[in-house]
Amino acid sequence: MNKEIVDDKTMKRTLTRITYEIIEKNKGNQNLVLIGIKTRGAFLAERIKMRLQQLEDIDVPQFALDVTNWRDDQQTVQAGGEQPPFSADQIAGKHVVLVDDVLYTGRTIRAALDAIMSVGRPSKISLAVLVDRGHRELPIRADYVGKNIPTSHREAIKVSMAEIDDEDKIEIIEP
Ligand code: 3GP
Ligand code: 5GP
Ligand code: MG
Repeated sequence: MNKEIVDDKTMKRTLTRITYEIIEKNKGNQNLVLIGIKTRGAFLAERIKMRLQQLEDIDVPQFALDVTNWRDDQQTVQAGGEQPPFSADQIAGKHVVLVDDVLYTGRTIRAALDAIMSVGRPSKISLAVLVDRGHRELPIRADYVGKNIPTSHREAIKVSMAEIDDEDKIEIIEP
């Protein structure tokens, strides 16, 4: 059974609020770089970039990262895994804001951190997620959280985004 917990208007407001929080915590916003984890994290990063442009009139570099090659559940490098799309110069000394849709065990974020560090050395890395569903297996937490949704292991969160799904919404899927 699917239960809608966030509708399209609320999702847009939530992203605007996260953007304001990023602005508040980063006076000047000069050094920011957004890195969204594919697939939906990349679309979220794109939306935060647009809001930063609208609200602060700043053009923040934004990249989409595929973490497949850095996952701890891949014994061999999977065919199709991509290399990071940014260069050492583009992240060195920058404040990277990593963006993902759902934070669960934290293993995806661990993989993303390795991918970024393999390229260069940011001065700081923060994490923004649309949903924190709990059940961490690593000491990782988010700096910006859209919504905390406590789940059981059996449940799943379905994030729909207009860019690839038909609309914006967040649902809990109970098997
Ligand atoms: P995303 O790439 O847009 O985040 O992992 C492929 C898709 O499956 C993800 O889409 C994610 O939304 C969805 N998904 C649902 N549950 C899980 C899960 O437990 N782990 C992972 N890795 N993906 C999940
Ligand atoms: P983690 O590595 O923290 O366990 O999981 C994070 C990644 O897996 C995110 O990129 C997210 O897309 C996906 N994920 C884990 N659990 C869920 C879930 O319940 N719903 C969705 N949509 N994605 C999930
Ligand atoms: Mg994801």
